[in-house]
Amino acid sequence: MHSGRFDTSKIGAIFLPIILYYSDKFGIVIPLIGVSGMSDDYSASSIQVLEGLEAVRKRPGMYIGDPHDGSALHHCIWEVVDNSVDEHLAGYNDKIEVTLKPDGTLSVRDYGRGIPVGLHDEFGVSAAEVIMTKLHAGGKFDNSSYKVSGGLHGVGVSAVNAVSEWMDVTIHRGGKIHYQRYYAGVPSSPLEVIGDCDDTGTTISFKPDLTIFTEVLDFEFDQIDTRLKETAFLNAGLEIVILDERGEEEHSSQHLYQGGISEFVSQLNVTREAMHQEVIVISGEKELEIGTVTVDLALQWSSAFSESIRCYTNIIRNKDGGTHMSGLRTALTSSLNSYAKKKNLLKGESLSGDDVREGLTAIVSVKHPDPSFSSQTKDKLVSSEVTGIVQTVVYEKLGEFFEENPSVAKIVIEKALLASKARKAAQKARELTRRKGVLEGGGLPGKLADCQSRDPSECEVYLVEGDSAGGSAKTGRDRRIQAILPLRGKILNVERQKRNIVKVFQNNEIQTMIRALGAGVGNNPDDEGSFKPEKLRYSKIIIMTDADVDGAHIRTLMLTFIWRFMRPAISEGHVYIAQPPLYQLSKGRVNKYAFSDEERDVIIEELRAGNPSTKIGVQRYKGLGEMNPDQLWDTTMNPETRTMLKVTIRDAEESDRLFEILMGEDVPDRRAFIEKYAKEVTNLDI
Ligand code: 0RA
Repeated sequence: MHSGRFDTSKIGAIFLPIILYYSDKFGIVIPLIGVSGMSDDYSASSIQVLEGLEAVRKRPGMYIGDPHDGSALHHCIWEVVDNSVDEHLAGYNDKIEVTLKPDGTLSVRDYGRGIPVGLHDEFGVSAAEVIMTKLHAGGKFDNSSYKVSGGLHGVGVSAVNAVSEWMDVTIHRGGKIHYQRYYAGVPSSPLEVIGDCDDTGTTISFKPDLTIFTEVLDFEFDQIDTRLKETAFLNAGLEIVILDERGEEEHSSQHLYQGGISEFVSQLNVTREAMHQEVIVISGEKELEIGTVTVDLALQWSSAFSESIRCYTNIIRNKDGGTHMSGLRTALTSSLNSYAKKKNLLKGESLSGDDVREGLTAIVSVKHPDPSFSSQTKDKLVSSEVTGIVQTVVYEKLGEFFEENPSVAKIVIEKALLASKARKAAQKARELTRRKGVLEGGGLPGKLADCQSRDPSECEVYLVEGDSAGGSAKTGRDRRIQAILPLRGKILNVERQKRNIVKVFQNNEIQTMIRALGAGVGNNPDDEGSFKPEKLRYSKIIIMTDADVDGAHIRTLMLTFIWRFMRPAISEGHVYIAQPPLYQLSKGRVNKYAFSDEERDVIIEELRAGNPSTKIGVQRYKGLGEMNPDQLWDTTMNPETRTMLKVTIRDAEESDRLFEILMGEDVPDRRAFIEKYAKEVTNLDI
């Protein structure tokens, strides 16, 4: 995606002055040493600084992420904001204002202590200049509290400075306003006093350097808003305001959550039915030699079936969890089992991890002086000591909570027991389905028109809505590699049958699907018959429904089933959606197809070739059944020419929520939710 805002002719103009500036700068910086009589180290260290910044400019990917995909641009914001969040964590800042300006610049203002302005002994320039220009200089001044929030790569504001065409820092501190400007990370003059003030705080403004962000996307309000909302949730009492001054009309958003992560959990559960009113809040800490590890959790069970646990280390989301997640899981299972056993609620059974986590919404936030992650992107925490710390804190505190709130404990355990029962029933039903499949000869359903090839890598199966469309598809297909499975009418909405999974497996259409795909069903790895994508008889599962509302509904029903019971088929990219055309356009013997209204208009213009009186036949397809086999092949099924959409899942947890809300039992806020997430719904529904 290119943003049309930048043209390359401007890039040269911006780039040149910076280069010149650089070489100039060496000439200016070095004589300065003599003037102010600073240490001999100065020239060496400032050259080091320049070399550091130059390294960032040469290989920005190593510091701020890939500058070509738009994520790096936003990492710059997180990096700058994180410094202000640190001031909050240190106890000095309760407000951050982020402003998106019409000229493509961004500014972050906080009301903290202000970056120190005094002379830095070692470098002989203001401490502010050191922080703004030296990599990793962030926490050096304040050993009493370690730097907690870290930015994606924890490189500090200097890395952002290096990749900015210019950056301004304005510091309110000690009754004075201090100001300094940098170009490409290089100061244009020393920090200077430009006025008086009676407050404290720091404002950092910057303009991303277009020679580095070559495929810059604009700053995205929604992305910034979502991320900073999360930051506000994780920092109770910190107000974050985002102001977008770029459009015709300004718009802004404000986040302040006194309840912190507990409010976060309530908010995540807004669309769900909570099983107990109060969010359970747990915190604890442990002293290590390197500093204190603190653990904060908020938990609430809802009547939903999926679990949603979000993990953070130093305010950074770890989307793949890690040692804090496993500590929580272990403690939950043992804590619920031991409480239930003590109260005689188990009757000899035991609760599995899946059972106790069903319907759980939780946040785990760990603060750690020196965390380790599995990768640069910090998706997974690997610091091994955290498992035990979280486990101990949760086991103890949750036990206490249950003792003090026996009614909540009872609800949670009953829910887990129900989950356990449903799981066992489902397993039996699956076995039955499988056995039945075998008894009915070869296991393949009669309705399936299979393909000739037995090599799954080249085989595809079309799940087709309705018998008549199925008929055209059977005739029109390439029978060597294409199989057709017609499914009659609406398949069962599995999202509404969670408590009655047996019914799901008794459903004819679902049994037919399971047997045709031949790869098992269910996501429980301990169950021998669970879904195994490597056993799929086809490498492509193509959902082909009418291009209307009903078709979209049936498609979502199929997807919901696959998502719930054959998830790896989606995550490993086996599921596709066929794109039948909406219109046939004809002029004489020439036939063309249009897949959207816009395309229809373009083709009509083309066929008219400048003569508005040319007669064009326009046929709107209401359903697949209206196409004859040849048309269906030409437009939708021919692998050489068709377009299909691949179903991808960007965020499993978000998809869970979407299916839950769109397809689940009546939810009070469903409408509001659909409106809010309409964009994502379209993506998911593709
Ligand atoms: C170093 C030391 C102190 C504060 C900061 C840095 C600081 C950095 C940034 C960056 C953006 N906003 C900021 N606010 C503060 C502590 C200063 C003291 O002890 O007074």
